[in-house]
Amino acid sequence: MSEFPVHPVPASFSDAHIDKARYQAMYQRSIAEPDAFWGEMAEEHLSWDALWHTVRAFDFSNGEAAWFSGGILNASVNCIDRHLPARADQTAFIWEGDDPNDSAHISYAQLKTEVCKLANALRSRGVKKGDRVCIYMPMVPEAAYAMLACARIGAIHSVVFGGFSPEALKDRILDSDCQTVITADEGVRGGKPIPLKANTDKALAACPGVHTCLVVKRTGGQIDWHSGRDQWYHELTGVAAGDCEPEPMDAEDPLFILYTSGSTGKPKGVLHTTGGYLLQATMTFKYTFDYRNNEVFWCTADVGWVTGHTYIVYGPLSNGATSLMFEGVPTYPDAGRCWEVVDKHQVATFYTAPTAIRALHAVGDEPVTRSSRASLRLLGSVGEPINPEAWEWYYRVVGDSRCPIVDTWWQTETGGQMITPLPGATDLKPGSATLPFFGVELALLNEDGSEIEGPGAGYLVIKSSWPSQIRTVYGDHQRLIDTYFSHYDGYYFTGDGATRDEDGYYWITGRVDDVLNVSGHRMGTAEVESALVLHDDIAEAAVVGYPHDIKGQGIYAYVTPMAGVTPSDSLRDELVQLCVAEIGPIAKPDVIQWAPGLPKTRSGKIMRRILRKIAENELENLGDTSTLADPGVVQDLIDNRSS
Ligand code: 6R9
Repeated sequence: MSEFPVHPVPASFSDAHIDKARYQAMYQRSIAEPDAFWGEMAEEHLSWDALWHTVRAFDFSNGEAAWFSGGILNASVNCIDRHLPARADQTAFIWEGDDPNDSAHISYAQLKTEVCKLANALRSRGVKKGDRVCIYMPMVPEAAYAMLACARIGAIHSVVFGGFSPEALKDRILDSDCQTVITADEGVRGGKPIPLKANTDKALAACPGVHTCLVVKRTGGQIDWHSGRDQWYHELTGVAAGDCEPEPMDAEDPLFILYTSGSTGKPKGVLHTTGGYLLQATMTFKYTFDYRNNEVFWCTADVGWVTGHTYIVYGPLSNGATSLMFEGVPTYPDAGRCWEVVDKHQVATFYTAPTAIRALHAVGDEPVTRSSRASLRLLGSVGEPINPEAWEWYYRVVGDSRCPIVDTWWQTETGGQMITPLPGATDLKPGSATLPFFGVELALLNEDGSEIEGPGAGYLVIKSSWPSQIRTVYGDHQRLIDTYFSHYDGYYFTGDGATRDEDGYYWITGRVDDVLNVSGHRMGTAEVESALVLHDDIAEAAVVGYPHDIKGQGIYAYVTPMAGVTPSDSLRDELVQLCVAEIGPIAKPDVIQWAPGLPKTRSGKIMRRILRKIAENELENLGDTSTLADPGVVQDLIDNRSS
């Protein structure tokens, strides 16, 4: 699979939680006796007010799954209260601001008070169990308090990434009928303000159901105020009590909704429930990162993505760990920022995305090597396939050839890691996510749905339920069935392709559907196309991904102007701005090619396969073009390819 050598488990991990023999034994038991295995795991890793009556029940024909039903627990108690006897003074969060001179430590005792105050403040505004609360925040501790305060009172949080536009925010608020929004006056990233409250105001103009907008004062910047609806966070929490009775939650009561892109239509509200999600978060954090007491763990994701949910907030806190939350960007004030932060806070584990690794690699070694990084013990990667060259640089330069790299494959829908090395148990192959986590039964399928035995390449599917399985698409269970459970009967369809080598290691090759992965951010080609065709001068648009050195995938848009419209640079700029306004800056097309016509079948279907080849500049190998309605279109696109 790769010419790069295998990296065996280093001696420094010989005392890891899980070694090779233990991995084998636990994995086999998790498959052979799942009820016994998971029951024991749930008792060992979580704190319950009442135990369940049924460990697991699932039916892949209708996408239903229930774990630990009847069990009663509260996620905020598991993340905070249960640690207080031993860890009241231990740091729960280290906050590192955008400005290198700004940082703060929040202890578990302080976390409890902050979360309870906010929980009481929310209750004072009428928020109760089952209500949806939208969180549109910068990377400040209040974002985590907000998630945990919702969990404390049984409200369902829906975090919307702070980089999304007002339009995208509005769609998400309306889809899950959120009546409360928590935001900040402004965010700060790379020295620049981000107008979160102004964006929220725009979104809320079309959301009459929102009765409360809580505003964290982050910068003190000028904002508009809608009296009655808008409330200062510090004023409401300032008068609230620092103790709050947690809501008893059934393991299957919802914990959160998180929107993610699919190949068709608008983003889906992925719903996760309390017990199973928290167990997967807790166990994967402990075992994948081989977490040891008092270590500092840093996941660079934003809390607006699932990686931030599971590995900044729920996984670390459920283990009583110290989690670092970073407000800024890896290149501000310069490309050495991450390693400065590692030294400043003595970070032991650093978990980031391949796009960041490639961007930092491109700048050269010096910003890394001028730091010590002696505190680092383990490195991690998530979000997209990591190319072996980037892996080797990360290993050799960042980790000084001492730190294993855990390349973790998972999805918003899986809630927690699914394919991952365990650093004390798994020999590493650069570019491979390696082996399944406990209880994860994988298969590779051929096009016709038959299972591939042994080494081979195919569609990656999952054969049985896991605790943090997506429970539904909020408000549209049929969409869950159509998207994940109807491609191949009896399997969960991941949307990814993979190969399996002779050692049973998995190598994820990327999405096989119309989902782009741009810098680790998921986006449906349909979403970008819908934004482009909103322009009055545009008749049609087709969007594909193409290989991009830093982003992994770039956005390549073929755009057909209306008859009589002459394409121009200003039209191009307007289209880019339209994508930013409809979705956010992450959706800016990298390339816009004017296309007088798009390649279509005689039945009118756009042949994306051909568009992808042209974008990738693989012109010799366009495949079968015999079904094209007008073959001349393709030659025109090739002749006018944007390079
Ligand atoms: C956690 C997260 C999920 C999609 C997934 C796959 C890609 C994630 C990966 C990876 C190769 C890895 N992906 N981790 N591909 N190797 N280690 O990223 O969730 O935003 O829902 O994206 O990301 O294509 O299907 P999400």
